[in-house]
Amino acid sequence: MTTVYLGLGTNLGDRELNLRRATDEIERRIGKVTSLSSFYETAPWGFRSEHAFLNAALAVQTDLTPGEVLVRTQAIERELGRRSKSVGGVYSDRPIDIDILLYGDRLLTTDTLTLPHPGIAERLFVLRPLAEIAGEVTHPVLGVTIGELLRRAEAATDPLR
Ligand code: PH2
Ligand code: MG
Ligand code: MG
Repeated sequence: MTTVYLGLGTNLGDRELNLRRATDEIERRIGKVTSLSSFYETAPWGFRSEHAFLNAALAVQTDLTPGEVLVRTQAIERELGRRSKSVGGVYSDRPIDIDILLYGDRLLTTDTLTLPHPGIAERLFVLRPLAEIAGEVTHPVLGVTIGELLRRAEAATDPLR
């Protein structure tokens, strides 16, 4: 059994309902959801949009492989109405995005999946919810806790802190 941390993001439709439905489907098809962060209202990062996000993170206990988790999260994304994926790093509005942030301590690089998720350390919209439920968890590549990564990212954003 592995503890997997997933990041959830939505900026279209009933965002709170999207997060709740995604969480329910994760529980039904991936494993027991043992923690769920608060929902954070965040500005679109890396692209222009008039639609603000709700972001969250959760922990799920699973016996599935990383590839199986990816297939199932992508099926849930499609069923909750996701049409377009980012192409060449150009992001777009979406009813739901489910990213695998950490899969235990596993490091993995394939064409479709990189673990840990390469964007964790510079994205406050990931770090804030993740630190709420996994502040003491050590990032398996960077060797510091998620809480420490959040402090560093906040300090980089606001030099007066
Ligand atoms: N996801 C992205 C790109 N930009 N911005 C916010 N605020 N929240 C996200 O979840 C998000 C984003 C790529 O998946
Ligand atoms: Mg994403
Ligand atoms: Mg994604």
